[in-house]
Amino acid sequence: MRFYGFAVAVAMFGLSACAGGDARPGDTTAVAIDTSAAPTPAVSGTTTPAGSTGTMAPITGTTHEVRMVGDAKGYRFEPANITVKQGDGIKWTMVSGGPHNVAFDVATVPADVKPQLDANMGTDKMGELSSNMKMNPGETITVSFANIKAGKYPYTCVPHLAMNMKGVVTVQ
Ligand SMILES: [Cu+2]
Repeated sequence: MRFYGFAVAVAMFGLSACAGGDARPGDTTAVAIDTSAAPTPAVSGTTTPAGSTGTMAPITGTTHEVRMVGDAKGYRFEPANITVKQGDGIKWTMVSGGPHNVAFDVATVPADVKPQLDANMGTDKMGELSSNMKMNPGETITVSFANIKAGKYPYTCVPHLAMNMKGVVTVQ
């Protein structure tokens, strides 16, 4: 009788200790893993878009010039159509009739080009693919076309869009 009672007591103690020991730390660990696991992919997930936001690819070829003009004849880029090689750059110079800017068409630039082109515009921007305004003659906007795949890239001057101030960069 004594033996039996002792054995049951040990067994019950063991069971309850086991049950308590297994369930609680198990749950706590699972929660801890979930919590720490969630921010880790989130961080690397943030890093990937940040990386795909693009790293500026510097100009390795020729830098072409386009003038931004507003006068009695109207508002325009000169030349309005320009063809460059991949790796070339374009320097837009404010000549008259500003403010002017260079804004690529977010809707037509392919998704796989957008991050690189945006990065290649540097930090002198007021929005995605849209440069800051240039008010004074001689101010410039330089964009690299390195790592930009061949294609046609239409752009406009935001303040003079209604006056048809637009151009097309063709990358070969
Ligand atoms: Cu303009």
